[in-house]
Amino acid sequence: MKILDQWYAHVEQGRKSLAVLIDPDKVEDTSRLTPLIRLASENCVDYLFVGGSLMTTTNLSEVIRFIKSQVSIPVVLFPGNSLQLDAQADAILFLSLISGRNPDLLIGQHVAAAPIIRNSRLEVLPTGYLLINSGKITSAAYISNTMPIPEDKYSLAACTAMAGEMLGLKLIYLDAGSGAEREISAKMISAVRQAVKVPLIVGGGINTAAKATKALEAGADMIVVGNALEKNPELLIEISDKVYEWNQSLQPRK
Ligand code: 1GP
Repeated sequence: MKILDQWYAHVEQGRKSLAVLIDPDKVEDTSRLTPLIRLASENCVDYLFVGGSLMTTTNLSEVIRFIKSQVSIPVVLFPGNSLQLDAQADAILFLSLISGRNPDLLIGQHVAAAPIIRNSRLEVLPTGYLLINSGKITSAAYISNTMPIPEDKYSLAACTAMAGEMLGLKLIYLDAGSGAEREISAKMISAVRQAVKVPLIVGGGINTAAKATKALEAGADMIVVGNALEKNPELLIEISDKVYEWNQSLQPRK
C-alpha cells in the first residue's frame, strides 16, 4: 500500500502516527544513529523523516543508506530545498511553503525537482507547509526568507490551510521550526484541524510527552519529533507510548 493511502486510512480510523526527524547535518558519524533508530523500530515509529533547513554536509545519501540497512521503517524526505533528493528514500514530502510569499518555495524549486523525482521511485506526498511563529527566528524561517504566521492569527493559518487543501494538496504540515522555543498551541492546531479534512502533521518544539499528548488531543494526526531526541533518544519511548495509548483507546469499527 502506498504511504499516502495508508496515512489516509489511519486518519479515517482516528489513528495517530509518529515520525522521527533526522537532520543529516547533525549526524557526524552514521553509526551514532544506531540507538535512535533502534528505539524507533522497537517503539513502532511510523516514519523516519530525513532533511533539514540547511545542509552543510553531503551525507544525506549515506544517512539514508545506513537507516535502510538497519530498520524497515519507511524513510520520507523532508527537504529544505531541491538539492535534498535521494532515490533510496521511500517518499518525499513535496512541500509548498504556503504560509510564505517566496515564489521559489511555493513552486520554483519544485520545477527543478520534478523531472528528477519523476525518474525515481519516490512516492510524492503533496504537502502544504505552514511555518508558525514560535518565539525566536528559526532556521526554517530565516533560510526560507519568509515570515511565519503569527502564533495568535488562528484564522490566517486556518484559511491558508484551507486554500492549500482547495489547491489539491494532500497533507498539511504545521511547523513551529526545529528546536522552536514554543511548540504550536492547541488553539492553533484545533483551528486548522477544523478548517481542513486532509491529514494534519504537527512539529517543532515537541520536547515532552505532555506536549505530544496536547498536540494529539488538539487534532494532530501525526506528530514529528527531532531536536529533543538528539539530546535524549529515550524520550522517544515516552512519546511513542502516548501515541500507542491513543490508538489502543479507539473503539474497533463495526
Ligand atoms: C521541524 O517539525 C520538525 O521541522 C521537528 O521539530 O526538531 O523541534 O522536534 P523539532
